[in-house]
Amino acid sequence: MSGALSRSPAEAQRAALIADALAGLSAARKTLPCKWLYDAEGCALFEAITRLPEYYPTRTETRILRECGPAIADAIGPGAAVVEFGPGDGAKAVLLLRALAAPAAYLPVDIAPEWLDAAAGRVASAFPGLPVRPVVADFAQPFDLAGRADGSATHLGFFPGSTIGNFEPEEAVRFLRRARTTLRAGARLLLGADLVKDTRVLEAAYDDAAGVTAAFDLNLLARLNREAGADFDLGGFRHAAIWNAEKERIEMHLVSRRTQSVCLAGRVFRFAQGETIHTESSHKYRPERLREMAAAAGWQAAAMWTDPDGLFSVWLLEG
Ligand code: AVJ
Repeated sequence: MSGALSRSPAEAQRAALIADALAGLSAARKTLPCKWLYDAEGCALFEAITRLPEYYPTRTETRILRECGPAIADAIGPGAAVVEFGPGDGAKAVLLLRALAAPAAYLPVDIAPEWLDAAAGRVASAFPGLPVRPVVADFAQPFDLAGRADGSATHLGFFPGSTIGNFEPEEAVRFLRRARTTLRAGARLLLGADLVKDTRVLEAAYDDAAGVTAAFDLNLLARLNREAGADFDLGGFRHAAIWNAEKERIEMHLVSRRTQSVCLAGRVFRFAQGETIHTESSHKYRPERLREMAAAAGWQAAAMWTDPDGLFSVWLLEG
């Protein structure tokens, strides 16, 4: 056998990384898809970001889930099967499942089986007896819960962390529409969404004083050196976090400190001084905008919870 079918998952992943890098670095405005930020090193750095004083989203959302847990559970009612998109370490699922009355099952969905194991293990040990059924799928693409679904339970989608903000608006609407189909009739979705706020607060959250976010961003170039044989000089780039007021999003960029050339997969890419690689967009929402996007995807906002400072929001959408 030859070709794509005989490739190991690691080889296929490496080929996809190289293809994305060649396409992104050839564009008039250089870009790299943010999903490649999360190799083992990137996941560890993101974990450190969530504990930074400037990075408010994780701790604020956790606080909302904790403090509004009873109200959220009331709105949802008993017997829901929780389907989490991109469960990370499963910590937020534990908070939600603890609040809910008699959850029927936990179905974490992720493309990376290692991460699924972490979340499934954590939830299974916190809730002995709760059926835990991991689903290996790329939730950014259409997928089916297939045999994992529980015939009688209603599905509650759970998409915390404002990960929805990494999608372009039209991709976010497409994701929301597909989630309705995947979760089936009577579906609901508990969605975490970061809110528009003071530019200085936003820029500090994505460019912290300790330089952890800069290391997270620059790790993408280190990864291309490790896995794609590129020869990026990490000292030749610096991290920048920029508020795009028109698109209401924080953009992470790697800025070339000087004129330079980089080799990757036999191709040479030239950088002017100050030219950037756009590595991530993190959209922030106004409540009316989020309601509009949900409606465009066929959802209705049933409830919204926020923290006392109005930094972050958790939404219950009904299909
Ligand atoms: C996990 C994707 C939601 O956009 O806030 C944190 C990732 N990037 N700091 C975000 C991230 C830079 C984070 N998400």
